[in-house]
Amino acid sequence: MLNDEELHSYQQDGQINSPVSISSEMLETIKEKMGLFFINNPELDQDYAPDLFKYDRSWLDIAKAPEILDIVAQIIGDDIICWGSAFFAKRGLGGKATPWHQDGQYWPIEPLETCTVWIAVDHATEENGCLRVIPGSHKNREHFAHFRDDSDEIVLNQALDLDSLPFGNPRSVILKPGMFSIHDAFMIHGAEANNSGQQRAGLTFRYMPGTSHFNRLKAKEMVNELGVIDISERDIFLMRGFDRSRLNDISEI
Ligand SMILES: O=C(O)CCC(=O)C(=O)O
Repeated sequence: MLNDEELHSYQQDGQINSPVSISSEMLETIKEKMGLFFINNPELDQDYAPDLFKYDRSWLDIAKAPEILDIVAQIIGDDIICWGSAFFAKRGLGGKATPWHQDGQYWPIEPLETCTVWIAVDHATEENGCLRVIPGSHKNREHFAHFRDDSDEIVLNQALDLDSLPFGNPRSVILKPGMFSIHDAFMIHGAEANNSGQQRAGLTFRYMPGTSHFNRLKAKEMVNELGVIDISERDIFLMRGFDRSRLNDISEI
């Protein structure tokens, strides 16, 4: 759980490193499952592999770990829907950068009250391209103008030109294996390419409150308007509480 100071810090910055880690057993499970996942699905891009639940529902056992959900509940409330999962498992050579972006640019969630949990599978350091965040950039809940970049050198394809925005220096999110970071959908972040020779894998889960709607029609529109990947048909899952919006199409666990 976050104490008052930590919660305040999340609200001010739009990002915080969790004060707790997942258990070492769970970390070992993730490592084993991740290894098998990429062996069994060799066509996937390890740098960014979204929608793990499509391949294996047992990833939900990690997404619903109480040490994660208790913190997510402090941020978005007790009705929690997990609507996304992905690996950013950057191997350490020939790596792709993650451009500066705001997650909400890609997502059809209304209202956009959603957060990401980024679990460090390996050490995440400045040398191997840890996440970098712009503290406070989420505060006005405003989307800045992204441009499309389909280059092979980056993961994702919506990017921000940081130099044109009125923000201070980025902060590095340095994590030991098993620690996790939480960030807001409006907070600007990115990561350098990892050419360190040391793998930097992050496992992400995305959560929204039961009062938000995962709008599948909007997801389709975003594919046409922005060229983002189509997430309109993915399964989403209730982790705790209720779908208060009554608009969500939720899959059974
Ligand atoms: O791990 C990365 O390189 C990027 C992660 C990211 O952009 C996210 O989790 O929203």
